Amino acid sequence: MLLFTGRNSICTQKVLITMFEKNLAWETKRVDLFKNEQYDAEYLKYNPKGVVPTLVNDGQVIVESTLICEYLDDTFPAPSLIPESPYERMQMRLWSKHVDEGLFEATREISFSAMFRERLRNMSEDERRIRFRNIGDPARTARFRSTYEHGVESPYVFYGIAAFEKLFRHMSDVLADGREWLVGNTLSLGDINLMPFVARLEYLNLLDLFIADRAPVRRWWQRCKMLPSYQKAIPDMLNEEDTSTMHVSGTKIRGRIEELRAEHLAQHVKAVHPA
Ligand SMILES: N[C@@H](CCC(=O)N[C@@H](CS)C(=O)NCC(=O)O)C(=O)O
Repeated sequence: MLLFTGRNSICTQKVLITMFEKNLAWETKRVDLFKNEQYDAEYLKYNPKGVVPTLVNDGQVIVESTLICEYLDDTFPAPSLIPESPYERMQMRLWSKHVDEGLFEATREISFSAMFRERLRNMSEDERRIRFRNIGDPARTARFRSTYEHGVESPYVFYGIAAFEKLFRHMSDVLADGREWLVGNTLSLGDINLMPFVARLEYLNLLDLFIADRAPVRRWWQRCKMLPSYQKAIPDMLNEEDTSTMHVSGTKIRGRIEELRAEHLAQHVKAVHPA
């Protein structure tokens, strides 16, 4: 098996946790996203959106990290990471949908406004133009441009804060009955799909803003961090520069993120969930 990966890429991290859980063997090919290698014609044949990860197994190409994780579970069933009952499978997929319907964008825009923005500034005008061109997806270009130009003041960062808030509120409600994992009380792709997103917020020194008063989520998160697969897929793959860049740049926007979160809670959440 061959896995195309990105350095410190949240979508790749989901797949790596799954692969380590299943004790698989694979080869890695690193795609340098800041050299625009994701837009090389050769790579686009594998992944027409120009994103990582991509898995190649027995000549078959599998894209989209959520689908790659499910494919891995179907192909290598032990230990199973997909619950048996149809209802629990549906619940597991609802958690995955959080990621694909807001959380991924949330994490990307918050990460961009905190740190990748600086790296884009160091690119040449031409490299940035190629990056923004983005394979003909105007919505994706608009998001990139917005966080590049406005940083934490981009509306996409505000939407991101709302997406995290929604996730943690939902998690806290579900975990309040004392269960260890989100679905069926066993580790599933529902938990694994969320781990890199929660980890990124923590590395950016922003996680406690959302979960300080959500004890069930904090307990779940401690449990996740104790998994050897988590350790191998995320902390072990990062070097000191990665972790310190995330911490320093996230800390710079922390005050503003806190204010924006308070604004979101005041404007939106209280209307929908009155105390
Ligand atoms: N929905 C896709 C998203 C993949 C994605 O956007 N990956 C990011 C890295 S985490 C990427 O390759 N970004 C490069 C770019 O947007 O230019 C998945 O889950 O696989």
